[in-house]
Amino acid sequence: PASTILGYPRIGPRRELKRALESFWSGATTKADLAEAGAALRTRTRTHLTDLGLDPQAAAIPSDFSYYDQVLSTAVAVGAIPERFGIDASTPISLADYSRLARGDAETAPLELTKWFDTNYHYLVPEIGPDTPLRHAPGSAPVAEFAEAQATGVHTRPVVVGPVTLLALAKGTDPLARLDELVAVYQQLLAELAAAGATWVQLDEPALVSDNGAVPAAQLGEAADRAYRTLAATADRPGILVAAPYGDLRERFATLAGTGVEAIALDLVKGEIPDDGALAHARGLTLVAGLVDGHNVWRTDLHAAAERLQHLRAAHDGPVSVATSTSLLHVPHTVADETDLPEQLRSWLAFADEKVGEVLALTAGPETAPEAFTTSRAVREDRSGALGVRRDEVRRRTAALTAADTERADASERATAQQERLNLPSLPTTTIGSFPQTGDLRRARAQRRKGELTEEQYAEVIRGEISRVIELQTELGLDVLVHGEPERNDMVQYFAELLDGFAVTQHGWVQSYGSRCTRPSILWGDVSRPAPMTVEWTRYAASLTDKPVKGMLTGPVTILAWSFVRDDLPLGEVADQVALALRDEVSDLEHAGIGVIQVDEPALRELLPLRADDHQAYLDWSVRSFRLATSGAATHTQVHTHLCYSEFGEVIDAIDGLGADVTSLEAARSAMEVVPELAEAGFSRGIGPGVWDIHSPRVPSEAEIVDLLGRALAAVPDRQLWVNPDCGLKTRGYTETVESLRNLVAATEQTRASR
Ligand code: THG
Ligand code: ZN
Repeated sequence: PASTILGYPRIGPRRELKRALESFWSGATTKADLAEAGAALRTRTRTHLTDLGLDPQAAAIPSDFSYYDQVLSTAVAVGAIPERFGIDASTPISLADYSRLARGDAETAPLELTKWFDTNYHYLVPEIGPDTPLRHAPGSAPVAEFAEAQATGVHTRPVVVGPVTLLALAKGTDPLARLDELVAVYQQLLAELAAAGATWVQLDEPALVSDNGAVPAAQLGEAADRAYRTLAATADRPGILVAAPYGDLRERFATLAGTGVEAIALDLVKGEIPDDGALAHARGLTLVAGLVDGHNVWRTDLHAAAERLQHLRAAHDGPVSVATSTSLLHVPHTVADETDLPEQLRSWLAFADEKVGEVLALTAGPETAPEAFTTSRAVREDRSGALGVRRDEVRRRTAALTAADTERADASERATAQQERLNLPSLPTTTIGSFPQTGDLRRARAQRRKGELTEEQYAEVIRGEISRVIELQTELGLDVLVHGEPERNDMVQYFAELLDGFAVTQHGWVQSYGSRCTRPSILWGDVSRPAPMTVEWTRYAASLTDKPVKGMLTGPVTILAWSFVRDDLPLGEVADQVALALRDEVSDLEHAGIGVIQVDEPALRELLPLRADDHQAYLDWSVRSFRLATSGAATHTQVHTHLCYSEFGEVIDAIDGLGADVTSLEAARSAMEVVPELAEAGFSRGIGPGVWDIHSPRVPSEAEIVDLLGRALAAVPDRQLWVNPDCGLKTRGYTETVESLRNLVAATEQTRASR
């Protein structure tokens, strides 16, 4: 087709899929109800995309639905189901079994969840060991969904994760050892799709734009070559479109082009148009030009995009069509729902539906769609000159920064001054920041939003919760207390609502994993802090206890990673603006008498560029922005940071570079592996490897925590070790929280006594 998109949000404009899934999981509804909700969403999407102008007959509309995750759905379609689940792979999987793979049950641990490329989406990690069965599962979701669409008169393009990416993301053994077997299964899947009438299939291969995966970069090209030569040689199959979102294929473009596949989708937002030499390998192929950003929310500069399209059309000997750069999974449904956003800002934005319009306008061109092009230009001009986009006082401040602004006193001098002030026992205990978010708290926030609670009544609820949490921690005997963050909906959105330069949406939900969504804020202008953001609550908590209370902030990198960020200023400069706002908050917390301040950076690893040669520049600005946020702290102020959700290996040096006095990390699931890694890298400041995996409701026993502490102490001296859970407790209930923290304190006392 001339115009297409690589994928569309599946959660539904009012999170219909979330509700259907969660009520099925709770037992309130049946699998038939869930199946019906899924079918209704798919029908709605096909009709809606047809109404928006995609061709319902030309494989322009993707069939890319998944009840939980597209990687899981593909793994199931090729029968890659770990034995421990006891699932019979010869019949189509039930929704209950599918859910069990994602969520586990009392006996069986679920598949691991991890970040999808450089996005805030999480996929389920396939487990493909030497003995995992790989077999074609007839009637799997891609086939059934295609047939369902055909029956309603819409000829879609099924989307599955490609074999190289599936293996590159899997854990088990040598990821490529099973490639040939897996490709044979894909051949059967393609044959089944062809028999059902599919004319095209889209195989997503984002692993081909990355050097960070499990497959050594040098082997990826060869693997793609082998896999796609075989797939292309399959007798009965649809046309193959290989999609390479999130980056630049570089030399792997020519490799893929030589395999015999019919089409390649290029991410031209992140990547470049292949040069003439590379294009020579692609004669006759269809190139799908991903010119509309699927990963951010700004309206496309249609003139610039049309120019690149023209360039590609002139240089390439073959058809060129237009698409989004990635699936639209990463953006909300439609700007039309955002009636509370300022009209001017709204006019600058394009969510999924508006992006479909942009793809169509690019295909039509400026002669046929003059209005779209005129608007595009007008919007860009309006945006560049708008009030708040560029503020001199903010620019002056970042321009005046020097190296001294990212330096603190020597670490050992700091440690001495902090210990003198805080007088902590050895192996100090603390938590990461949040305490369970109860239904009462969520209700209070909703009532405040609707005006049913006054500011003072709301503050009373929050103060009540803070004092309960302080009392609980005192009773448990923790050493460094927190206020529990009852006032925060989300650790990024809370700050975005209080900083200038950000806007928040009403319905802008984006799937994070399964039924869970976040509502990314929109960072549109120069950032500054009109007033202190956390001081009042932290001061109140501190007034209730003699123990130190830790102030809690979200770091600049994480604030950027979990927001939609302006595209008209380098990320590093935006990060500096956010960092300076946080630096002022740190200073205000200090003036309020707070002696311990944590600046969380759970997303540090997430923004790591997909290509190794881009790593250093990223690490330079990200580490620098954290240091800028924290280096104003006095020598006797203890700066903490917290990292989670990732493999730390590639960012170990950066963690050291942050220079925090204490760093807590996710570690319980990996049995403290990160501690020796950090020690070997020469990390000499405080480390708090999580000893309780808070992602599960399971309560760790005292003995188990003693064992974990013993492992950690084998790698670092006592004076370096802190004791804390893996992550914040906001998704946990109070029962398991109290029991687990009791065991954590008891295990610490036992360990102290034995030293
Ligand atoms: N905030 C933001 N992004 C994140 C996290 C976060 N990305 C990584 C990680 N944490 C993702 N984890 C979650 C965990 C829980 C939820 C979402 C992402 C969640 N969301 C609620 C839901 O879908 O019901 C909605 C939250 C709300 O009501 O505000 O539970 O912490 N930005
Ligand atoms: Zn965490």
